[in-house]
Amino acid sequence: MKHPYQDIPATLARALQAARRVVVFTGAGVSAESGIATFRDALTGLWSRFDAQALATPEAFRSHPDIVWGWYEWRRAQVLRAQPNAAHRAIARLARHVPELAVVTQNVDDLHERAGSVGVAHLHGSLHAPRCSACDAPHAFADGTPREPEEGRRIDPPACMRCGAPVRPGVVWFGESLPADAWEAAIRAAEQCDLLLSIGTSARVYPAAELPQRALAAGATVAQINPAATPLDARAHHNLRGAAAEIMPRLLASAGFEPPENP
Ligand code: BJW
Ligand code: ZN
Repeated sequence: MKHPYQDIPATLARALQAARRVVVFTGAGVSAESGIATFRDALTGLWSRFDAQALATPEAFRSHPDIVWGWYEWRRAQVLRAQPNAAHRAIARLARHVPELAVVTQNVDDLHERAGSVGVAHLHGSLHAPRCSACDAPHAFADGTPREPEEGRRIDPPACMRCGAPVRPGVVWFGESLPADAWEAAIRAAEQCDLLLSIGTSARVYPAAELPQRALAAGATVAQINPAATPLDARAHHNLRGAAAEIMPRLLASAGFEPPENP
């Protein structure tokens, strides 16, 4: 009978067992099996259907706030309907088995938290934390759930309660700086870890894509989990080809952290 973790390299299983500090660095692919679209996958990625410059830049919000706000409300509605998958759950369970686990995500959803991860560093912000475009005051969604917007619907952003300016999505657009606290924590964790797992990211968007490189430069083992090749393949110690929700439970089992699923 095929062991469910026989394709996990023994050297990686041992590295995970021995690691004291682990960084899990995730991208859109970790939420793909929850039904959330990635950005750069050729047929299904958001950027294959939508123009990033017209939606994910400060200039786009200034020119057409209703188009941009409507698009993010459409995406927020999808996230609220989605559930964490086996990869999010395995990452949350991993925290029980390693002395220090840092979860650093580029994702703007809250599926890591809903799976049970705590202290997640959100490098690109959150769909659930809008703020004023002028004074930065946080904005609370009235009822927590968006109107069910259909794709392409224009919705005027709410006005800031403090200064009246339009409220903007709490995400990091192209050309904007990353939140300093999350970025500094992520750099520290990457430079001090024994093992970094880069899961479901195309590793193309900077500065986030520096993190595996910083971990490598500091002597850590780096393993990638992704069905497709990325620019990191040439430098990572391990490239596990496949879906995160399938590989992550097997990776935990391979380190003896949990009984394998469906033996
Ligand atoms: C699976 C799977 C499964 C599928 N299991 N895996 C040259 C030109 C222009 C700009 C630049 C440039 N060089 C550098 C820049 C800067 C720019 C950048 O990096 N651009 C590159 C794209 C070239 N970066 C920035 O602008 C950043 N800020 C910055 O640099 O500030 C400094 C500065 C300040 C002032 C002036 C100038 C500079 C900010 C970047 C913000 C990124 N924002 C977005 C949108 C967030 C909001 C939103 O959600 O709408 O963040 S873009 C998008 O990409 C999103 C993601 O977090 C980010 C990363 O994408 P990710 O997660 O890797 O997704 P994909 O789709 O790319 O990959 C998914 C992967 O999953 C694939 O590999 C699949 O194979 C895999 N997969 N199913 C496991 N089941
Ligand atoms: Zn304001």
